[in-house]
Amino acid sequence: MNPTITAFKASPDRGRGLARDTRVRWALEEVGQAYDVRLVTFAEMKEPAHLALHPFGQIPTYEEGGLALFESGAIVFHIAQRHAGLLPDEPDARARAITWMFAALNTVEPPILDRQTAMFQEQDKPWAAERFPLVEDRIRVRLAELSRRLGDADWLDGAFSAGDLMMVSVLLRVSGSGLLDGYPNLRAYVARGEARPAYKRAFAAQLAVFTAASGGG
Ligand code: GTB
Repeated sequence: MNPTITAFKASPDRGRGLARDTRVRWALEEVGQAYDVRLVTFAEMKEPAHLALHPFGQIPTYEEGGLALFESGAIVFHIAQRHAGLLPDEPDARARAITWMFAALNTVEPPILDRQTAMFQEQDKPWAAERFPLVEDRIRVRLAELSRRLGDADWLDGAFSAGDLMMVSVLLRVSGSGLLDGYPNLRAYVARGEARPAYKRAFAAQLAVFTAASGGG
């Protein structure tokens, strides 16, 4: 039986692939695992049935037989553990790829999330204009460090891994902001991720939800 994931019935990003079901879809596509999707409204995410799956009332979730998971990082890690293709077999290389997953989620994504908060929840505050450049500076620090480490390499540690899948997913959240402009190698890195057939299938699948809901087909 296919695993089932949850995604927004109406994603606020209008199909730009920025909600976190995209990274789970991408991982499933990379390993060739078919999946089903249950679309949920914002109201349904806060109802008991969904809260039993996700204590914080969010998407994505992942159900497979008797197993129910939440947190996109844990879900991608589970998929990568269960299937070949997203983590190297060699133990040290595998540990390094997992380290990059954590780095994406714990070190690079937080300042990017802070920018979202500043843009969408704090703009009416009297200190918002003063704070915003500081938030963006904190992102630039991480981008500079990541850019330096990536250098001319295609991927962060040898072959493409779940670490790259997670890092590209995180960087995509600022790809329209201009923040990547100072880092051509990061722009190229993100483009390499987006060019992967598995990413394209994942992106198309989440876009189809928006297109269908807006009467486009
Ligand atoms: N740490 C969790 C994970 O990695 O799975 C975070 C999950 C999360 O933030 N889920 C969001 C959610 O369900 C959707 S992805 N929010 C509803 C709620 O909390 O009530 C975050 C997201 C939302 C919208 C956009 N967008 O419109 O661009 C981008 C990303």
